Amino acid sequence: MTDKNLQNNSIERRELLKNGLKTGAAVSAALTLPYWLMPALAQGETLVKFTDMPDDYHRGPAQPGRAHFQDTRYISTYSSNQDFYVVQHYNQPEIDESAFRLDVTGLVKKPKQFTLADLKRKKQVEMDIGFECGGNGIGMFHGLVGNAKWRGIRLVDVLKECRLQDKAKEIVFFGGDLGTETIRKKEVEQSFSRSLSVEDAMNEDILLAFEMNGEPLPLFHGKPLRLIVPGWYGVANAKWLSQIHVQDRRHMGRFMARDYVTLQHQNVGGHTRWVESSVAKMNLKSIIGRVSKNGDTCQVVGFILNDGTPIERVEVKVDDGPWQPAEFDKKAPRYAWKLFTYQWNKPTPGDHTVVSRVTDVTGHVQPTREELPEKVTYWEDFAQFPRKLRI
Ligand SMILES: Nc1nc2c(c(=O)[nH]1)N[C@H]1C(S)=C(S)[C@@H](COP(=O)(O)O)O[C@H]1N2
Ligand SMILES: [Mo]
Repeated sequence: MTDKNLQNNSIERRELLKNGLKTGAAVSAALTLPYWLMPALAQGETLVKFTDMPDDYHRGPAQPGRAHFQDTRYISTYSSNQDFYVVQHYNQPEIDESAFRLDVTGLVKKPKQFTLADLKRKKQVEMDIGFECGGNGIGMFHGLVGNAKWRGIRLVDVLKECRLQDKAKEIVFFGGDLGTETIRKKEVEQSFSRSLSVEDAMNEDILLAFEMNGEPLPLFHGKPLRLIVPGWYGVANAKWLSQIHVQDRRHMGRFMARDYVTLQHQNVGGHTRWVESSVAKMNLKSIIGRVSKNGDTCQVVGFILNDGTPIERVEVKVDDGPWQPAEFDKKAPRYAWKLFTYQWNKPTPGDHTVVSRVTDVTGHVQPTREELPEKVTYWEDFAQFPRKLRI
C-alpha cells in the first residue's frame, strides 16, 4: 500500500464518519478500517533535521538481491511492499508457483506434500504484524523493520492435518534458498533453516503467509510462501518455505545455534554467568522515527514493537525535561507495531535531544543503553534511542 493510498484511506474514513455511516457498505467498511491511518507526512508538515543523520540521507526502494532498510522518518501505519526491510543470507530464489510444493516430513503420522492451491483451500486469515531483524540498530536508524497486513493460513491447521507423533519435539522450517558455507573447514551447501519447539509452534497466530498488503508475496519477502511468527524477531520468519520437518531433538543450524545468538551477562539462579541464547521473541522497544514541524508545533512520531504483551504507556523526554506522556495507538492489533505521537509545543530554536521509552502492562520499562544487560553481541538492541535534532 502506498502513502497515497493511506492518505486516501484516511480521507475516506473522515468522509465516512462525517456522513454518519449511512449505508451498510459504509458501516462494514468502517468496522474493518484499522486503527490510526497515519500518513507519512500530513499536509503542511516538514521534517525537522536530525543532526545524527547525514545531510543527504536517502533510502530508495528495495532492489533485487540486496538487503534493504527503510527510512524510519517516513513510517506510516503500513510499510509498503517496496519499503518493508529485506534481509536474506543466501540468494532470493524465484520459485514458480505451479512447481511449488511444501513437504511436511519427519515425525508426523501423515507426511504430506502440498501445492499452493491445497494450502489456499484451508481457512484463510489476515493479520497485521510488524517485526524487525534481530540485528536492527542505531547504525541504520532502526530501519530493519516493517509493519504489514499478511494473509495466509494457520500453521496449526497444517500440523493438525499431518498429525504430529507423540515423540515430536521440534519443528524445523527450511527455505528454498541456497548458499555455500564453510563449516569446520568443510564446504557444504545450506538452505536457510530455523526451528520452533512444538509448544511454540502450536500458537494459532502463526501464519503460513502468501499475501502481503493485499498483493501476492513479493519475491524479496519469500514468494510464494513464508512463515510469520508474530512477536518474534524477523529471523523466525522463514521465507521461500519449502519443507517443514518434525523431529525429536533440537535443531542446530546456523540461524539457531551459531548466528543470531546473543551473548550476555545474566543472573542464573544466583550465579552470574555469560549466557548464549538464540534470538527469539522481540524485546519491548520504542524508537522515534521522525520529528516534523507545522507552524510552531512539532510532532514526534515513532513505533513500538514487542512480543504482543499489551502496552501501558509510552513517554517522550525533550533535553533534560521530565518524561511526558505520548499518545499511542491503542486500537492497533496485538502484533502490529504501535505508532505513537507526541506534540511538542513551541520548541525553542537550536539543538535538542528527544528520546522515548515504553512500558508494558507487566511493568517492564524500556532501558537506557547503560541499563541494558552487559552484552557482547549487537543482536537485540532495544535500548532507548536518543535523537539529536536542530529546530
Ligand atoms: N529463507 C530465508 N528466510 C529468511 C531469511 C533468509 O536468509 N532466508 N532471513 C531471515 C531474517 S534474518 C530476517 S530479519 C527476515 C527478514 O524478512 P523480510 O526480508 O521479509 O523483511 O527473514 C528471515 N527469513
Ligand atoms: Mo534478521
